[in-house]
Amino acid sequence: MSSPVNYTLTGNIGVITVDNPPVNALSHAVRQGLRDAFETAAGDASEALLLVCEGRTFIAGADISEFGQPPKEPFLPDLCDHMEASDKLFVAAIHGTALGGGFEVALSADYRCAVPSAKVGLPEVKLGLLPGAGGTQRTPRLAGVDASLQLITSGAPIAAAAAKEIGLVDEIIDGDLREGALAYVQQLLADNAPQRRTSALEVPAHDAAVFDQFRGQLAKKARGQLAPQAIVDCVEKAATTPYEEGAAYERKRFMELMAGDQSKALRHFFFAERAAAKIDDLPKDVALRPVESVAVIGGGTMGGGIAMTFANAGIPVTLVEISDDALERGLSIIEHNYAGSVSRGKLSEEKAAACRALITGATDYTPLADVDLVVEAVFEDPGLKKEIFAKLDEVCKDGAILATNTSYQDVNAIAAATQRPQDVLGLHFFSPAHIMKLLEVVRGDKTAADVLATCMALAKRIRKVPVVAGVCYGFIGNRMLQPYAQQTQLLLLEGATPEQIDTAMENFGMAMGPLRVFDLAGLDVGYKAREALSDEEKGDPAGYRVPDLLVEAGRLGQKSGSGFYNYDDKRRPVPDPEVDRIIEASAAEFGIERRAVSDEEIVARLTGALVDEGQKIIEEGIAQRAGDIDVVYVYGYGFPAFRGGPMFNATLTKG
Ligand code: T1G
Ligand code: NAD
Repeated sequence: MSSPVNYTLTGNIGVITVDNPPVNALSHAVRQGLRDAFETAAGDASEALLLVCEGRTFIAGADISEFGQPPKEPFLPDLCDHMEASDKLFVAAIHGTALGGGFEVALSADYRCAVPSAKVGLPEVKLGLLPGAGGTQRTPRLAGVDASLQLITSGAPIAAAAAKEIGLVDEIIDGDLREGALAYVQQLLADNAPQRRTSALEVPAHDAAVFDQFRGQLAKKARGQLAPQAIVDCVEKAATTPYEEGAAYERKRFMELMAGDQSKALRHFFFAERAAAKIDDLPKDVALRPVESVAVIGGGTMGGGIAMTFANAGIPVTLVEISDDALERGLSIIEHNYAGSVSRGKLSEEKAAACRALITGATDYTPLADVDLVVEAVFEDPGLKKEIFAKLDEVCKDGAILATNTSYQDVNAIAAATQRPQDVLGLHFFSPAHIMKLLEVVRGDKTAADVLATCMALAKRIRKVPVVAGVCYGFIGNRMLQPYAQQTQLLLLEGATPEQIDTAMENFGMAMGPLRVFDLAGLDVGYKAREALSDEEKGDPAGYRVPDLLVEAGRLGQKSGSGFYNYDDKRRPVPDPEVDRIIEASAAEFGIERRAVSDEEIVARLTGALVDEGQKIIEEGIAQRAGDIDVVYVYGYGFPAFRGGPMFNATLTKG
């Protein structure tokens, strides 16, 4: 088996090339290859060494798939120290994304050059880890404490130009990287540029208070997460102790996190997210249909965000509404959202204008004759949706994909309203559609393979994370929400308060507790949905009595100023004794004795409800795998990624 690392002497420069597709991860073979290359170079006539990678990117990190297996030498920290100790000038040439252990390898070089499109970063925190090969010790020695804390605790990569500004990259190479880098090394030699061992550099002056500032911010922003706090401790060590001591401390903290549940959960989630994009029974080479124009029917809460999602990806969109007023309303919501993104600095004025210009309005179907994809997002009324699909069947060209954004309805029944059910599927976006990453791709019984494959690929293009779901009431996410909501209501009747339940789930890591979520979505949405169900389908009335009574009392949630909570002028939830009175009366109606309920019981019963329904969903083949359900709940319902999602979390708690 040939090594993924090649060493050639090019004139007086030893060129080390890594070629380990898809992302040049630092597998054992790559580490061994690098070690061997440096051994070879130590004995040859090379005056300097250049590290460059083949393929789409520089080394994108340690090989995550090797984690959890017995570690093999050479270990990355030792390898980085060994490369740094070389007595030959060592330069790293970066393209694509130099991430994690890959960037740590580059930090052990004397100099770093990069193409303008390159990015560098230390995303270990997203895996519940920290840079374990000197990253927390070398980065502050080049970029200072503040920039390093920001870079490592956020895990977000930065562009080459920004990296140069803070001293992490020394030279930007325009044109061919290998040629430009060889010239750069020759220049360094010609200038007698000194070797610059990063570990030997002093950490620049800084305000020692910055460490506690970051600890405070992260305690809020990354509530309950261990890695961000450990990173601050390591960078503080870098600023207060010699390199060797700091590096040993970093290693100790790294190994603790690696053995912990949070990192196991986040590593599971890393691969679950990538696996979710694959459909087991779909041939890999299905030809995709073109999607260069889109129409969205209905410009309400969802339609507007869906239109923006396509426009933001550079795809022209026609937004169809029922009347000029409704269209005006829909377009003004879009304007408002773009203005908000510009004012928050998320989007430039020019980009916002360019995206806005890709959205045109209509109040009839004439412009739809040639579109490649239609997404219907009108009221959640099955009859109306079937009417619209029958009309689309008449108007749209052959080969157009017809999608519905329904939250619950039978996609097969909607498809049957057309003569082309093979071109119909569900594309279930989540509110707000231009922000939420999740896209449930609902596969109808007759949905064609190329329609499915096209929408999976399209999801990546519009920056969504796709998960395939079969047809059932509520698909994956909303179906599991039913028993979750049911248990929430039973816990209220048994003695827990809305505030206690929400606090327990938010301390567990949920982005928002269930009662606050119901108030945000609107209690009337669930009320209307229940009106369309039979008593049998609605299940135990104890599971919806209180929300029904709240709606009938005009308490629709945030939109009416009160629901399970009252909302003050800053939209903050305030407990209301009137709600407790309604809950106590309902408990009495159902003969439920009220008692003290612990936070542990709340978390166990609510996560348990998700897992039990999730299990049924897998058994029925509605979801391909448990990891898909985890992706749905993390990206669609605010389940904490550092617990891996509800299904993975259950494997941790079962022990
Ligand atoms: N290890 C193993 N496999 C990896 C990998 C990695 N580091 N990165 C990507 N892959 C696989 C991925 O599973 C997929 O496989 C394929 O490559 C393409 O990935 C000591 C401990 C680089 C920005 O966290 O962020 O270094 O599904 O679909 O959208 O301090 O992958 O095709 O079979 O994501 O173009 C730190 C992780 C590791 C970077 C490319 N590094 N990777 O994105 O492609 S920890 C990371 C990414 C570490 C040291 C510590 C992205 C990418 P498959 P993809 P992409
Ligand atoms: P909404 O009431 O905010 O908007 C619906 C829009 O459809 C209205 O603007 C209405 O004028 C328009 N409309 C109605 N009939 C029409 C017709 N014949 N032609 C063109 N436009 C028409 O509703 P919403 O919350 O945006 O929900 C839309 C769909 O998306 C529903 O199926 C809903 O279940 C689903 N959904 C909603 C959410 C959410 O959180 N609100 C999330 C995911 C999916």
